[in-house]
Amino acid sequence: MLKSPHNTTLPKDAPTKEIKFELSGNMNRYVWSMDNKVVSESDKILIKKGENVRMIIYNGSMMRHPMHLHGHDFRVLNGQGENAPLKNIIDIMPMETDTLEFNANMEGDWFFHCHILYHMMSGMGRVFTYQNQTPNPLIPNPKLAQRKLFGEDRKFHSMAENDFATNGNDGMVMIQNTRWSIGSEWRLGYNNMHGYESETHIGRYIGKMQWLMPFIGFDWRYRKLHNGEFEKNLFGQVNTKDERRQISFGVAYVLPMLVTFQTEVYQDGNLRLQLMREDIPLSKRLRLGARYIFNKNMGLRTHYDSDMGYGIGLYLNY
Ligand SMILES: [Cu+2]
Repeated sequence: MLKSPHNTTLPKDAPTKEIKFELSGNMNRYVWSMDNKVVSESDKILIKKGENVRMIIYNGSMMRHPMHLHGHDFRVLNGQGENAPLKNIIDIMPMETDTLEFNANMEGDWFFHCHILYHMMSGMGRVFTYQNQTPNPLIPNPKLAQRKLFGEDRKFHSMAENDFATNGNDGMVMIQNTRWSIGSEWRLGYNNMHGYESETHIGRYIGKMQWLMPFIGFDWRYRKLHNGEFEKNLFGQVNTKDERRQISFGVAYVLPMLVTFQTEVYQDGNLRLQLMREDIPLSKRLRLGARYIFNKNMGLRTHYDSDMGYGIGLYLNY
C-alpha cells in the first residue's frame, strides 16, 4: 500500500463535510455521470474555506474511473493512518469504494472529474466552489464559462448506416446527446412493388438511468402492387393502402439483454408493439439478421423482409 513519508493529517479543529458519490453511467448510450447526473444537470458543490472535505466514492459502473481533483491534493485513506498518501488522482475500480479527504484551503472553482477524457466530455464530473469567495480575475464572465462547461456534455454526436442489398436498401441515421435522440430508419426497395418506407423518431431519455424514452414519430410508407394483387398480413387482414403517412406517439424502454420494448399509437388509432434487438430484430416484419463484419465501417448482411424477400447486401456505417 502506498504510504507517505511524512504525516499528512488534516487540521484537527476544522469541521468536516462528508459527501458521498456513486460513479455511474449508461454504457449502451455512452453517458457517464456521478449519481446518474452529468455536469450540466448538477449544481456546484459548495464548500467553506477551512473545513475538511471527505468524499466517499463508490464505483457502481463496470469500468475503472481515474478521478482527478484540481486545486488540492487529497489524502487516500488506505489504512496508513497518519501517513495516508497524498494524491490528486485516484483510479477507482468497478465495485470499489474509496475515501478521500482534503482541507479546503484554496479558493476557486475546481473541477473534479474522470480523467478518461471521453468520460469527462460525456459528463462525469462536478465543480467544487467556495462559499463567499472573491471573484476570480481570470474568469471575467462566470456565466459564459459555465455555459461553455455545460455545453461539453450536451454536444450531439451522429452515426449513419446503409446496407446496399440485393433486395433493397436498409439504413438509419441517428443524432444523439445525453438526453435527446433523433433517429430515422428506412427500407427502400428497388421498385414500387417492393415499396419504400421510413420511420423517424424524436425522443428524450428520461429517468436517472436513461432507459426510458418517450418519443414522437413520423412514418411514411409507399407501395404499389400490380392490378388485382393484394397482400394479407399475419392476421389475415388485407392491406389496401398504397401510401401511408402517420404521426405517432410512443415510448421505448430498454429491457435487460438490451432488448428494446417499444409501443406506439398512430394518429389513425393503430397501436404497435415491438420487441427489438440489434442484429436479431423481432419486429412485426421479423427480419433475420446474419452479419459479417469486415471492419468498423463495413460488412455483409443477409435479410429477410416480408415485402422485399430475401437478400444479401454490403453495409457501410459511420
Ligand atoms: Cu471514467
